[in-house]
Amino acid sequence: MKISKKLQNWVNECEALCKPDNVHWCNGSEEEYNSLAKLLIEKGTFKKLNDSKRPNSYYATSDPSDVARVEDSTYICSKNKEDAGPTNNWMDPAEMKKTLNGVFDGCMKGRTMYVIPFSMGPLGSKIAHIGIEVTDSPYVVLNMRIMTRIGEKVLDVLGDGEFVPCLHSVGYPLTDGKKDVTWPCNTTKYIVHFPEERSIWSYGSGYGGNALLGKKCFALRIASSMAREEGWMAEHMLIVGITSPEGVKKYIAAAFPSACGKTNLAMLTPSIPGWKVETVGDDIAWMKFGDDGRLYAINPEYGFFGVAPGTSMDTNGNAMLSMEKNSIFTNVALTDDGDVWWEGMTKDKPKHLIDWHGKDWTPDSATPSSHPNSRFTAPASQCPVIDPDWENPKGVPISAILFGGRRASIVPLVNEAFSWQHGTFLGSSVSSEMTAAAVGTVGKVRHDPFAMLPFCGYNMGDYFNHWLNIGKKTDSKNLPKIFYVNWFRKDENGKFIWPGYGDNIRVLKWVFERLDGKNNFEERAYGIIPSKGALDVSGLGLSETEVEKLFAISKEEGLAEVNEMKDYYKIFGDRLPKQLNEELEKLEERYNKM
Ligand code: SAT
Ligand code: MN
Repeated sequence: MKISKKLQNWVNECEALCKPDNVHWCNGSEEEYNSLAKLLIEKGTFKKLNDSKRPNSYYATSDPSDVARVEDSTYICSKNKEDAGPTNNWMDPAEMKKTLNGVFDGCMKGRTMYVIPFSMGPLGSKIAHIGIEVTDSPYVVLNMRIMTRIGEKVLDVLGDGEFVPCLHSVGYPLTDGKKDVTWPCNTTKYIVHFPEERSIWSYGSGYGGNALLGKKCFALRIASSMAREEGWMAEHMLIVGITSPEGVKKYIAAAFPSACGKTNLAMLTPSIPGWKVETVGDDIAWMKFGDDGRLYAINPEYGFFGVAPGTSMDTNGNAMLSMEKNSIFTNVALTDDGDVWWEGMTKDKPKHLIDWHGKDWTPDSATPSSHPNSRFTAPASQCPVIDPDWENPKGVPISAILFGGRRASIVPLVNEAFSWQHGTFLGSSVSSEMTAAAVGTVGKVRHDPFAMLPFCGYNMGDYFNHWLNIGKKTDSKNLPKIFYVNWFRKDENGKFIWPGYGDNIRVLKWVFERLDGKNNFEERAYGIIPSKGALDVSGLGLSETEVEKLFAISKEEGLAEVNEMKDYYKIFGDRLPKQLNEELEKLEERYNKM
């Protein structure tokens, strides 16, 4: 393996601090994968699933306290507090380093330290970047091999170039003969980002975005900060290609908060004939300008880390097929024949399961068999509708950007922004009911601008400004059009009005037509919506009144939202771009004229 001096020095520093028994450089091979899986089976962390049901796949359950991202313990340590902004936890970098040097000291005793070279994005792509994760968790190594491109080939591309150092420990040293547990972790947790030196330190958790550092930590928090400095975009967005019945193809990117259906939309099976949707990515998009002045996007990831509950052949058959083999399942339930199950997978519940706590479960049990944030880790290449260009190093040209959240009222099914600036305003106004993806209060509505609230690596006010600047970098005809969608509107009886899932193609169809400049729209105070009859609801059995309900926002509701936004914007102080206040004032005027 070709290891640069800089890389070797950093790994030596990690070793000196963490004091592992051994160091293992991951070459990324299948043999390595298999032997680490075997080790995890011996440790009791993994169970091998029935090979005739789900070949080459594994099952794990975590410590019940380590099941989701920990936003309260996530820090952006920029030199100035203002540069982390009002939406991030901040600590002085020097002080934080002192704390981290304390908790990491000897934290890998009795364990092996794995060094994982990984590429976010196709190897060698100009849009891609390389990181090195050092971890004491073989579970992390195996997940990283599915979620990113890892191993020797990455070092070949890296040479002595720049990498993002990502140090991770579960924080459970095996000192004084202490016995290991199946899911080592620590009640003390730190997920720390140093945007100025572009480095990540993560301690105490082995789960998801806390531990697979290529994902939220690098590809969003650190990358968003890099993107701002370098004039590109790192966004919490899926990417799909949509082909019309006429054979015209366009790519769109869409930002939704965690566990709001991004994976479902990314692999959607259209309910209306002639349309085709193909997946480039389901969670993160990195976009840079091409020579033609358009934005080109890559999926920096290599796999899907999707929410299991609710995923079925009906809701997302393509996700189900993606995880048929070579996959890892965490915190779902185990069937008697050695396969996995979760709530919503099949209409009939199995008569008996082992739940994610390792206990017997029957349909009469009081608690769900799977944790609401239980996940599958599956290779993107196994997705039956993976886009032919998903690994194109140039990326795919983006024609539209969608924002969305989970809102029972106020936000319409779809509306188009009047301009890039208005679209930036819409992105800043996204709010959503919280889901189980983060530790917190499920169901509580919170502002989640651009679906980046927990993922923006710098001051959110500066991030808004970065969006406005991107809009000035190219001719406006090259910019993607911006839309805001909400699949989750409920009627007065608390029932979802819109069927969602495969029927969301109907909204995408209208978006597609708008990109072609079709005259099928009308204006509301809040934005542009389909004119009567322009939204294809054929066969849905929705009455005209119900369709109108999907778009209705009364003057009172609208003005109340405006006031709420005014309040919200206050937290950004003078970092709030004045253009956004202008947009808010214009919106208020339009509502007042209603
Ligand atoms: O951050 S995770 O990768 O654990 C999942 C998510 O929040 O989308
Ligand atoms: Mn996500």
